[in-house]
Amino acid sequence: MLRLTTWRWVPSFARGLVRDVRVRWALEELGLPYETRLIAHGDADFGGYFSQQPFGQVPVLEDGDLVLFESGAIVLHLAGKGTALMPEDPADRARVMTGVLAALNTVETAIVPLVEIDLFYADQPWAEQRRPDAEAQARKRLAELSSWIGGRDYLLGAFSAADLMMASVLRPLQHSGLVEADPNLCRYRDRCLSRPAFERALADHYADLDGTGPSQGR
Ligand SMILES: N[C@@H](CCC(=O)N[C@@H](CS)C(=O)NCC(=O)O)C(=O)O
Repeated sequence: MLRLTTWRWVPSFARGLVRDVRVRWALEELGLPYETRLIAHGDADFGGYFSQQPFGQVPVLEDGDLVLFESGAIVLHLAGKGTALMPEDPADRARVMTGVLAALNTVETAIVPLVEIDLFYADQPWAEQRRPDAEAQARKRLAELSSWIGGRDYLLGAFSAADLMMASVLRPLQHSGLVEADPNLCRYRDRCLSRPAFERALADHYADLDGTGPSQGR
């Protein structure tokens, strides 16, 4: 059985953006049923959670006795269970892994500073001064990503874990309009996010946060 751990509650700015969504999306693409375990920082046994996630963050995925953290590692682990997110050819698999790491290590890292300024620190005295650099950094990476995508539908031929992760890391930028400013990138993101598996993942994320879940049995 697969069990996904995520937060029971998050502040409004984080709703829809918690990294459990990308894991749920992979589970949905693969048609894998899973349970959710909802936790809170205040839980009495929260200390024990650090033996599963050394940084006290979510998500965690339990696959039988295997306990995984880091959303990228979890998505790659799940992708390896079928061919919906990971091709069979070894060279193509390596390309998909490269795309997943590019999303996390190169694109998300260039986006997070701007997102943090806008969502967490907008009222700090330094935010106004720091924001132009953060926005320039994000814009540069987005332009490079858009060039990489070119006129293709997906990064590496068919939809894969690389697109799932790339579209996921673009989502927190929605407030900024930076993706919308580039029609090619915007079409790519929307093409990925219009997949029914993503819509189910997001609905189940909200259902768990709102207490109308959990999404057991799917
Ligand atoms: N690199 C980690 C980041 C995990 C992460 O930042 N999780 C956030 C929610 S999206 C969290 O739990 N934050 C609470 C905290 O850091 O205490 C991953 O991709 O899984």
